[in-house]
This record gives sequence, C-alpha cells and structure tokens, in this order.
Amino acid sequence: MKKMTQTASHWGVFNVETANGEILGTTPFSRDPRPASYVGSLPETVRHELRIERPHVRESYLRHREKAPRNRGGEAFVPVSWEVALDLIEDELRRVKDRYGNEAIYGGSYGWASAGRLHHSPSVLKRFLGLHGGYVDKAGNHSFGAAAHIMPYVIGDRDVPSQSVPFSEMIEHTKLFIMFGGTALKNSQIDAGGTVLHTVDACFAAAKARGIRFVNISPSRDDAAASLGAEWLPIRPNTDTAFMLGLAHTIVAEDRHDRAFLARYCVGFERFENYLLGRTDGVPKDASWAAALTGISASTIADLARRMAETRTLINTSWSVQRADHGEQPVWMTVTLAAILGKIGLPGGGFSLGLGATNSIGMTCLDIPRPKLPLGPNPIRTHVPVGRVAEMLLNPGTELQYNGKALKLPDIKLIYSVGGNPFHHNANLNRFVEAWQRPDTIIVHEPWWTPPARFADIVLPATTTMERNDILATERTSFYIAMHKVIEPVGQSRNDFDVFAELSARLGFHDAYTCGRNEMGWLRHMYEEARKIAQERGYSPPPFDTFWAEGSYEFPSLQQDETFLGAFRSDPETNRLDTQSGKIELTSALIESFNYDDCPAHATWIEPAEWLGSGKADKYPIHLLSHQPSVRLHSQLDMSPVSRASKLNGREPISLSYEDASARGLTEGDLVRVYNDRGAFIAAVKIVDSLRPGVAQMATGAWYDPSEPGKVGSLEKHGNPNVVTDDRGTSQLAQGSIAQTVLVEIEKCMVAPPVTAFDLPTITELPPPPLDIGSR
Ligand SMILES: Nc1nc2c(c(=O)[nH]1)N[C@H]1C(S)=C(S)[C@@H](COP(=O)(O)OP(=O)(O)OC[C@H]3O[C@@H](n4cnc5c(=O)[nH]c(N)nc54)[C@H](O)[C@@H]3O)O[C@H]1N2
Ligand SMILES: Nc1nc2c(c(=O)[nH]1)N[C@H]1C(S)=C(S)[C@@H](COP(=O)(O)OP(=O)(O)OC[C@H]3O[C@@H](n4cnc5c(=O)[nH]c(N)nc54)[C@H](O)[C@@H]3O)O[C@H]1N2
Ligand SMILES: [Mo]
Repeated sequence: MKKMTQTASHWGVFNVETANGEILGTTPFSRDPRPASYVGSLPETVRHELRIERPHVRESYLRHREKAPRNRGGEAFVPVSWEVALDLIEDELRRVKDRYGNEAIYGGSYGWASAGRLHHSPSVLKRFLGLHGGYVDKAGNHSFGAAAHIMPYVIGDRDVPSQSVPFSEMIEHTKLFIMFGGTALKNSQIDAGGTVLHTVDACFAAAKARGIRFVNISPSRDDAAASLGAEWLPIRPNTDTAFMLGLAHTIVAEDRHDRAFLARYCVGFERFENYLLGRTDGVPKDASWAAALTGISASTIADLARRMAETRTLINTSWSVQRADHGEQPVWMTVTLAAILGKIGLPGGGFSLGLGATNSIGMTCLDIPRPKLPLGPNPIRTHVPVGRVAEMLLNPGTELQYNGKALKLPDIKLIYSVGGNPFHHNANLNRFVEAWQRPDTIIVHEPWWTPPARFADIVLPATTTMERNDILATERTSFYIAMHKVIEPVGQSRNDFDVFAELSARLGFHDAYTCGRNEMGWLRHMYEEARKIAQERGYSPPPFDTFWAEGSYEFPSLQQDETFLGAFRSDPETNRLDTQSGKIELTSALIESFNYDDCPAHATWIEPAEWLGSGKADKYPIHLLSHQPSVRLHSQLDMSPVSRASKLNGREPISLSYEDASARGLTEGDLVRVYNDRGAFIAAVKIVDSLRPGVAQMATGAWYDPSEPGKVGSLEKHGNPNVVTDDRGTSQLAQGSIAQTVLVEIEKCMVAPPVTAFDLPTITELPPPPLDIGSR
C-alpha cells in the first residue's frame, strides 16, 4: 500500500511516498514556488549505511571511563546496549555534578539540528541539563555574532534578522540597492526552523522589474544572481569598512550629507566626522585612501557615493561581511553611512543586514505565536562566546574580555553535545581537536556517523525528523505545518526527547522534565497553548485534531509591513531607541568606556589580522572565503547524493581565478593542498571567471576527514576550510567568529590519501569488559 506523508526540514516542506515502510520518493509542498535543490536529501539518507544502528562507546572509554587515554577520534567503537550506555551517562552526570559542580558541564551545544518545535535537540538538552542543576551555556552565534553585540549600542536591542527593510518596501521604493557581500540566492533555500514558501527570488525579480539598480560589492560576482544585471565591484576581502568610509568621505566633503537627520536622530557625528576627515589622525578617509585598501578605483567609489546621495538608496550588508576580524566595524559603518545619507526610517531607504541570508529576512514578522517547549531555568550563569570553546577548554580559569566584562573561563569536565557539528562550526580545527581531548567525557547523539559522533566517547543513535511527529512554525511564516512521522525509527535509534526523559527518570526529575506528557501529548499541549494566544490576537486556528488531520493551517495576514525604524523617524521623542541616548549612536560613550583598542568609540577601519594588504600575504598570498553551500545545510547531508555529486574528484571544490590557477600550474580538477601555519587540507580546483584574483572560495560543510584522526596537525583529506581558519574573536566586544579572515597558499597535491569521511568508523564487536557501574 502506497502512502504519502508530509514532513518538513529547514529547507522546505515535502511529502514522502512510502510502501510498507520503504521510501519511494519525495514531492515538494505543492504551494512552494521554488523548492530547494536538495529537498529530497533527507528521505534519501534516512536509511543510509552511515546511520548509527545502536549505542556505541569508544573502546578505551568503555574500559577506563573518564581516565581513558585522550584519544578521541583515533579509536574503535564498541556497540553496547541502551542499558549500558545510559548507565554510563547517568553515572558520569552524577559524578561530575557531585565532584565539580554544574559549572563543569558544558551544554551550550550549538547547531542547527532539525526543524520542528518539539524535537529541537539543543532545546531538549537544555531543558534536561537545567533540571540536572544547570550547565555552562554558549553566548551569541556563528551567523551574526558581531552584529548581535554591536547593534544594541548603535540602534538598540533588536533581533538581527529583524534589522532589515521589508522586501515589499524595497520593491516599491528603493531605487539603488547596494549589496556588500551580495545576496546569493542559494542562501535563501533555508530558514532556521523550516521554510514553507521560497519567495526571495520572486522578490528580487519584482525589484528588478521595477527598475531598481543593483551594485554587488563582493570578491565574487556570483554573489548576485545574474538576472539582476548588477554592477560588480570586486572588492578585496575584509575591506568593506574602508570602502564605506571612502563613500562617506565623498558625501561629507561634497556637503551632500543630511545634517538635519544627523542632528535630530543621531549622537556622535562630530566625533566620527573628525576621524573621517582626518582631523584626529591626519589621514582623510577619502576615496583615494579607500581605493588603495579596497582595490576599487577612487573614481568608482566617489561616483557611487554621488549616485547614492541622489536617490533612494538601500545599503545591505551581508552577515558574511561581519564574520571577519573586527566584524563589528562594517556593521557600525553601514549604519553610519546610512545615517549620513539620512534615509533611515523612510520606506526602502537606509540599511539592512542580511537581506537574502535566509528565506525569511525582509518578510513580515507576524504576531502569530509559536508553539513552544519551555527550556526551563538554568541556575548556572556562565555563558561563553560560541566561537571561543577551544579557548575555554584549553585555558580554564583565565579571563576573557567580553562585552565590557571579564569572563572567567570555566573548567569543563563533561560536554553533552546534540544537534550541532563542532567540526563544522568551529574554526582552527587543529587547535580545536587538541581542546576537544581535554574534558573527561564527551557525549553525543547523532543520526549518522558524522565527525562529532566519531569524536565522542559515548554515541547514542538519534532519530531523524522522518521518524517522529512535530510541528513547524517559524516567526516569518504564516503557516503551522504538521510534521507527520514517515517511518519507524531506524535501528535502535531514539528521539532525543525520549533519551532525556529516560535519563531524567534515572536522575529523579522525570515528572519535571516530561510534565507527564509524551510526544503527542506535548504537541497537542504546545499547539493549544499557542492557539489560545492566537485567539486573543484575533486569529482562529482550528483545534489540534483538525490541524493534525489537515496537515497545515495558514493564518490570514492581518498585518501591514512596518517601515524599519519608521516609528523612530516619525517621532524620536516618543519612540526612543533603547540605546544609551535614545538615538542612533555613531559614537558610543559606553563602548568607549570599555577601552578596547579592537573596538573603539566609533566605526573605524582597523587592519584585519590577515588580509591581502598585509605583510603576511607575502607568505600566504591567497585570501580564502568559505561560504554557505548551495547543495546542503552546513555539514548536514554531506553524504547525500546531491552533495556527493557536487564534489570534484571526490573532494570539495575550491574556486580560483584563472590567474591564480595558472601561476601555480593548476588545471580544473587538480587536487591541491591548501595550507597556512594552522593546518592543511586537500580540495579540488575549479577555475572560474567570477572571482577577484588573489581570492579563493569554497563552500563549508565537507565532513572533517583527518588522515590521522585525533592527531593535531594531521592533513585533512576532504576539503574542510576550518582546518585553516582562525578561532580568535572579532574583538573583545563581541568575541564573534572570524571565518572569513584567512590567508593561505595553494599548491598541487602530488599524493592524496583517499577520502574516508563516508566510511564507517572501526567498530569492534569484541565483548566489552565487565562494567563496574555505580560503584563511585
Ligand atoms: N569556515 C566557515 N565555517 C563556518 C561558517 C562559515 O561561513 N565559514 N559559518 C558558520 C555558521 S554561520 C554556522 S550557523 C555554523 C553551522 O554549524 P552547525 O549548525 O553545527 O552545522 P550543521 O551541519 O547544521 O550541524 C547539525 C548537526 O546536527 C545533526 N542533527 C540533525 N538533526 C538532529 C537531531 O534531530 N538530533 C540530533 N541529536 N542530531 C541531529 C546533524 O547530523 C549535524 O551533524 O557553521 C559555522 N561555520
Ligand atoms: N543553502 C544554504 N543556505 C544557507 C546556509 C546553508 O548552509 N546552505 N546557511 C545559512 C546560515 S546558518 C547563515 S548564517 C547564512 C549566511 O549568510 P551569509 O553570511 O550572507 O552567506 P555566505 O554564503 O557565508 O557569504 C556570502 C558571500 O559573502 C562574500 N564575502 C565573504 N567575505 C566578504 C568580505 O569580506 N567582503 C565582502 N564584500 N564580501 C564577502 C562571499 O563571496 C560569500 O559568497 O546563510 C544561510 N543560508
Ligand atoms: Mo549561520
């Protein structure tokens, strides 16, 4: 009997056809105008040979537990029963809590996990660890860490994804759209929590049809869709702040700036102006100054500045631009430049952050409540910046400056990690591998033998979305989507939620964790709670059973798009921003009071640690950019047929200009060694005409595949760029990730060991030694 079942992912809603539990095919949601290229990847991999069939324990950990040799990644795994695995985990959670306290448990598990409001694994982990007495959490994120920390000082506390002009107003009112870092359409395939209708390309098409002019300021021409006919200014990586300063200088020097706007809505322009015009340091930041840093001619910069001053201009800065050393500065400078132009708060004018970065940026944030699982309290207040995990593990007890305070780094003994891939999101993987050997115990739940599973002590097999029931509901979609279970759990895999229910029973807080509800009990409860709030707001979603049977509910749109910062513009006294002054801060007294040389009082050009204009480029003359993949979500589904088909000679492709390739004697498909002082990886050359010479570009997400797993400095064979990236923070303010600041050299690879990322790890079926559980 054939059956169609609807479920969903971060990259779309789809129906899966099955017969007797076997998956036959995938059909995207009928109303989705542009399904993701990899919409069928999950169904295709749900029964993959890399699925983890049952719990496993690293061989020496099973014998010696926390005293085992620190050889994570370098050993065989022993399959064990659920009973044994849970005994080990229970025992270790008790031991670490009793001996070291909850500040020794790291539960700040970062990662996109899967779509769905109940089975979001990092959330269920946090709910569980909070009830166990607490855990050290992460702070910030990899996506827009610098922006999230600087913007509260500049325009006030507001979610970064909401710092955008709505598409509807951009289409109607914008005349000139300036894109720092482009707006590559591949990125709008996804949305955190799930995408229902992919509409970004239609928005850009409508904007184009209205005659909007596009300028793509990016090292890569491909960051703007060809259909936009964008002017391409191939900027040197990490010099956007200098480019914006050059624009600002031209506008101010030619007296085209909006003095009235600056006086009424901003504080600190004079101080910034002194810097801009060179009164403080003798260096005017004019177009010629900017040209020397950015590689774009002074006349082009000055000409663009004049065009921007003459028409309704929207400046969009992509998140990638701030994922770089001193990433706070291009964000602050974006606002400063927009303030100088004076169109902030007018429809289609001012600035946006990350339009195009996901499917939902620029869409109306509806007041539809989302069903939610309460996380519960966490008594431990220590939050460590997400990109500084290696620093935390390597230097416990030391102090890290962070956002105006000194943070004492905790001494972590136990890491519980679910729903993320630390060997994807962390930079400087050699240093990270060293750090990852420090804790006594690392526990991971994973559906597949991914790098985090291979580098754990205890691995529990997790179900995928396809094996459980859930609800999709995100902030900028008008849908609730029922995610129905498609097949029974594969092997012995269990839902993360159920694993923590079992552990909480063993630890004595089962009722507090489950509140007496199972999966369907929670879904019904979460839905009905949200429905009550929705009703108060004038919506009328049906009762749970009707929704569940019908599979989706679309809310009518009762809301108008709001002009970004429009209320502030129309009445800045009543609608003060929640900055210190209530206005836009072009100079911040608060930031100045922190005395950070890497984040001064106003937007400033500060040389990145590595860039093409520095002396380091003599040794490492290529700037490597690692962007989001078009064929997968980060490292998720790298083993799927769509992602595997994107590889070149089995490795992740790295794009080079013809000039850079021929200078190194490289031709298309050649395997190369990409290296710097932090490490080396192998990739396959793709020659393109869309890159600024001196810049190489590749997608993130190739599964980390070291030639000697667990060994620091080992050659990575598959093409994971984080082997060479740096894990320092953007500045002492945000401590954000700086993945886009990295210089490398590239050479032909003569002997390349085979890729083994998609082979099973060594699994030894030897009977384990007798376990001595609970004796401590
Ligand atoms: N070089 C470089 N590095 C980067 C970036 C960059 O631009 N350049 N970008 C950064 C950014 S912006 C981000 S957001 C991060 C993303 O980094 P991550 O979010 O960590 O990456 P994912 O590959 O999405 O990892 C999700 C993991 O969860 C697992 N998983 C999925 N569903 C479930 C589930 O239900 N239960 C359990 N237990 N596990 C599940 C998947 O198998 C996968 O291993 O990467 C960062 N890394
Ligand atoms: N298909 C797909 N879509 C995704 C994701 C995915 O994994 N797959 N991940 C999602 C996530 S978690 C996030 S955070 C967003 C990220 O969204 P973004 O950060 O906007 O995306 P990236 O692809 O990392 O970078 C976009 C472009 O920025 C350019 N760039 C890099 N450095 C510089 C610079 O210094 N100056 C300038 N001007 N340009 C630069 C590069 O050429 C790059 O192609 O994407 C989301 N969308
Ligand atoms: Mo991200």
